[in-house]
Amino acid sequence: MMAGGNARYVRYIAIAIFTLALFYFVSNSKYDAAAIRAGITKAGGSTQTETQQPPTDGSSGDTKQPPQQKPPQQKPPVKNNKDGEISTTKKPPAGDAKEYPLALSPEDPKWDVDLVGIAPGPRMNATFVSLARNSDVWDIARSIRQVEDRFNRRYNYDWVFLNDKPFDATFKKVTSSLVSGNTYYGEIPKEHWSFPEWIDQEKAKKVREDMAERNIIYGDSISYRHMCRFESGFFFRQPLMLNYEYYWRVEPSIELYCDIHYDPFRVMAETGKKYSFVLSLYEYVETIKTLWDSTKKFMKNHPEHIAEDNSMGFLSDDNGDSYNHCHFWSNFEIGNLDWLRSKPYMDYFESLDQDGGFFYERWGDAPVHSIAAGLLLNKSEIHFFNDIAYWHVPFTHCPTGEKTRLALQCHCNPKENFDWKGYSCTSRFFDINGIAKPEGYENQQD
Ligand SMILES: Nc1nc2c(ncn2[C@@H]2O[C@H](COP(=O)(O)OP(=O)(O)OP(=O)(O)O)[C@@H](O)[C@H]2O)c(=O)[nH]1
Ligand SMILES: *[C@@H]1O[C@H](CO)[C@@H](O)[C@H](O)[C@H]1NC(C)=O
Ligand SMILES: *[C@@H]1O[C@H](CO)[C@@H](O)[C@H](O)[C@H]1NC(C)=O
Ligand SMILES: [Mg+2]
Repeated sequence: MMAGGNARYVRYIAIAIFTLALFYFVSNSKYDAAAIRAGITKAGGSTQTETQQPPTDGSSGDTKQPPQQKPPQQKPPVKNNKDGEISTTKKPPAGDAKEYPLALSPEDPKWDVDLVGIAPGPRMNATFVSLARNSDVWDIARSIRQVEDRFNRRYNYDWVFLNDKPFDATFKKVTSSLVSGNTYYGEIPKEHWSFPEWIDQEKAKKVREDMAERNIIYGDSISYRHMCRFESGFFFRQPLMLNYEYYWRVEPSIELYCDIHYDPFRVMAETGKKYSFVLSLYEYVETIKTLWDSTKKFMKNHPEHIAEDNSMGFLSDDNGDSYNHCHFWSNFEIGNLDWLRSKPYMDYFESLDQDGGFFYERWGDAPVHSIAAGLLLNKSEIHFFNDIAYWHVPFTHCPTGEKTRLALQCHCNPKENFDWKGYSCTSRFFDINGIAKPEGYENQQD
């Protein structure tokens, strides 16, 4: 009887101590959590709403000024990889191109820095750009996470989002929390996302019905056609895009499989590149039946725009008589916006737009950009980024060469690399440019 009572008494004390300890622990850790959360709040909560807005009141209108920079940041100290010093700013430490040379391969000096902290060196006048619907939010979130983890968390470039409808609060909240640079949201004006007045609606409708019957992918879609026309002729002219010289296009649900050690924008700027790609292939003929005829008409009307050292050999097997349907896949692009805004490109786009093939067929922005790059640029202005490993359903670019894949900590399966397969045009790109194909390409031909 006595023993039993004692045991119960001891048990009560043990429970009391445990409860007290638990209470103490929980209240203390709550305190810590609050402190940590305050520390990582992006740019201080007060500036967040500001940075979510475009530089002017709306997305359209005349914005000639560059986007405002975020005010000085209260960020947790970041370890800067230069010599382990602690830096508290988000902007890169001062350092010019000479001090921090581009390290493009493991043999180059300063390649072997740890990929932590903010990358030293200059920044280009550049932004990421994504066209998206509100319903794309989780798919674009996946893409952003990949781009940030493999590259932008060390470079903090801006990101512009464009939509034919207003972006909703969730879209802005989720995307701005993921992007390490400033985010801007633009609404596309109606004139850039509708039928031009010269389009015969009846004729366009018949085409859609016919393509639907023949099961041509997106053949019956009006919005897909607006999208292709917008990406062909308008995204680079949106007020928010006028603030930049270079862009990197990112679509929903893409993957990046390797670390990006160097700044691709800098490669573009310092080597005079205007357009770049990672995947190329043959276009679906049914969607572009008369695109080459329209192109030939343009070439005849504007011989002054055709570059002397162009890439006709990439586009045509008979010196321009017919199109071989090769194009760079435009869901990935890093390019020069000033080139797209130039007279040669604009004359080409306007000539195509007049012919109506965005609606009377289903011309894609990929062949349009590619033909423009192939004819209006010199060969040396188009770049293939072997180092940027990429997937957009259903094709993969996984760098050829084990040495590269290991150095870049890639997680793609080299067997899935599309570059040297029969349906890719990348081999042709190498051939016309007289570039040696990377070691091991023969083993990936099928
Ligand atoms: N705002 C907006 N964006 C669109 C619309 N249609 C397509 N997009 C965007 O335009 C880009 C291309 O569209 P996708 O649907 O990916 O077309 P695709 O790459 O040819 O085909 P998928 O294989 O489906 O990816 C993506 O960034 C889309 O988010 C639209 O109606 N409105
Ligand atoms: C960036 O490029 C745009 C377009 O060329 C230009 O208007 C702007 O002045 C440039 N900004 C800077 C900071 O160089
Ligand atoms: C192409 O190169 C030639 C010289 O080889 C030059 O005269 C011309 O301006 C260049 N064109 C473009 C579009 O860069
Ligand atoms: Mg897509």
